[in-house]
Amino acid sequence: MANPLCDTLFGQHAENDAVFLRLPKGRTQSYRAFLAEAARYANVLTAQGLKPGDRLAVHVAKSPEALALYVACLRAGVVFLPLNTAYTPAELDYFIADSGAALFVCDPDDVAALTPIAASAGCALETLGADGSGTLADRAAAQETEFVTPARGLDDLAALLYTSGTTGRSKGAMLTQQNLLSNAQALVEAWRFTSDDVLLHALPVFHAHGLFVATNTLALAGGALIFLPKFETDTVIQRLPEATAMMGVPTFYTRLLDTPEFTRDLVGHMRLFISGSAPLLAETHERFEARTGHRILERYGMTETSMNTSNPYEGERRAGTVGFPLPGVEAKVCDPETGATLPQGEIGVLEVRGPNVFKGYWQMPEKTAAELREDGFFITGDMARIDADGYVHIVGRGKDLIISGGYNIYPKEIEIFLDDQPGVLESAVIGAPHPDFGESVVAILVPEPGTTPDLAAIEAAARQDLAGFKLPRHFALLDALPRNTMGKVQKNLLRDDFADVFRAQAS
Ligand code: MLC
Ligand code: AMP
Repeated sequence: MANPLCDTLFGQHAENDAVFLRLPKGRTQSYRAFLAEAARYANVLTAQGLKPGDRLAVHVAKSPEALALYVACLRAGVVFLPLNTAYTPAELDYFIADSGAALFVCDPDDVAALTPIAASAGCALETLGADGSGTLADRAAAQETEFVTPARGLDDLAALLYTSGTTGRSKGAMLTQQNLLSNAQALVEAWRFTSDDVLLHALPVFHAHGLFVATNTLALAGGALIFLPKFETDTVIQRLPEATAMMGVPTFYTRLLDTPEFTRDLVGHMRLFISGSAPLLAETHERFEARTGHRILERYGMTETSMNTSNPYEGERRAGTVGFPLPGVEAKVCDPETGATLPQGEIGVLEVRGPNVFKGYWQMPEKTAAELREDGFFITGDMARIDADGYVHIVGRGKDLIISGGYNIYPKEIEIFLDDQPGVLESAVIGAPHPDFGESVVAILVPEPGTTPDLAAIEAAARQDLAGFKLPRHFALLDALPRNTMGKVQKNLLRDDFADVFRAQAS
């Protein structure tokens, strides 16, 4: 096979006239038409001088063309590097420079702000808008729909996805063809996807969930996607009658439950609801079942590994657990200090191994060595327990991480920013329970002696530099941070003290 990942997921559909994308306003796109478009984009990439292994960074709205560009990269062997549309120019600067991207594709509206970044990284800049217009689209329109796929192997890189790091510096997870292919195959099997399926797709396509778990899996099965630009409760309710399955982060499900129109009748025909990227509260699971009669299937994964575990399709979907390791994936619970495997039932750090586990962090051999063992086990940083029936329970995080509406936020990155602000001596950033986002960001500031930091100015500066989802939604001033005898900030105490700030706001 010339290109195992692309040939298996998409090549099989080159002459398939079945609908792949169901778009807004009744428009549809067949597999055949979508792949012709992807071939045009693949020709553009080659014409622009991109070679297999080069990185293409994209910071564009979700659109059929953006998805075609992803598939074009797979075909051309170009490494796809999608970036959260919420990132600010200051944040994008790091990714473009660190990845050494050969081409950066952005929204036409962002050209002025991003030209200096592309220029300083020595990278070409093209545009692609939400409506499918832009310089790259114009070039694609002039290309052929035939593309000669260069040979690529299972060990070659398919994508580079950045995940934030505990030190505040993002790490690029190198994902191979094998990682993505093995996971799509495991998920089609585990979740019984077929060409009869229509998946409601309201997730962004710059993260593993919307891009790989949803898109690759459905493409392998030959099913269709109701491809919505973003999650909007009304539109989702309107389109659910066409769907057989839906994937989402817990916020999607709590928002649906808050809507009276989301009824048992509306979803009586559905086959499957899947949740992941953040913990689904057992209470949400139970409310969902009471309202709809469906038990949400919760699974667990990471950018570095795609999906690791899943509750069973048949058999008990146990609330508050993430189910069993997927076929081909091994999971064990280890002592965080020694790495020794702990007896069944004990709590420790979860380690996983399998064809889904990434190749390492881009140009960070030390970080790779610290998290990916020589025997292939990846240290997830999630605290877990495996019960007597084999269900994995994620009970907490060993890593200092906040997950807000399915987006990861590393406190260190925000603390570095806050510590730099006038009047701030030091800061601590924590997550507190939030009714909509699951968790949200709280910033605790210690003022420099004799000063009062200007919170409005700090918020404005934060909005300038940090993506909106990372912005603290609550600020507090303390005279000093609680520290243990080693001088380490006791975030657990702060989490207890601020546990109710968003609950109080909601009521
Ligand atoms: C948007 N905002 C958020 C936010 N999303 N704030 C906190 N947390 C979030 N997740 C803020 C914006 O900055 C803006 O703030 C305001 O909310 C409105 O923006 P919006 O775009 O209209 O928001 P909304 O539509 O409400 O988005 C919420 C959401 C979205 C839950 C629909 O965040 C989402 O689609 N999340 C999915 C994330 C995801 O795909 N994760 C997968 C990671 S992969 P302001 O102040 O400007 O008004 C992974 C591996 C795995 O984790 O296991 O899957
Ligand atoms: P990301 O780096 O965006 O890939 O996020 C991965 C992290 O999300 C994991 O390490 C977990 O902490 C968390 N996560 C994903 N799915 C679940 C889940 N079902 N339950 C609890 N945490 C989850």
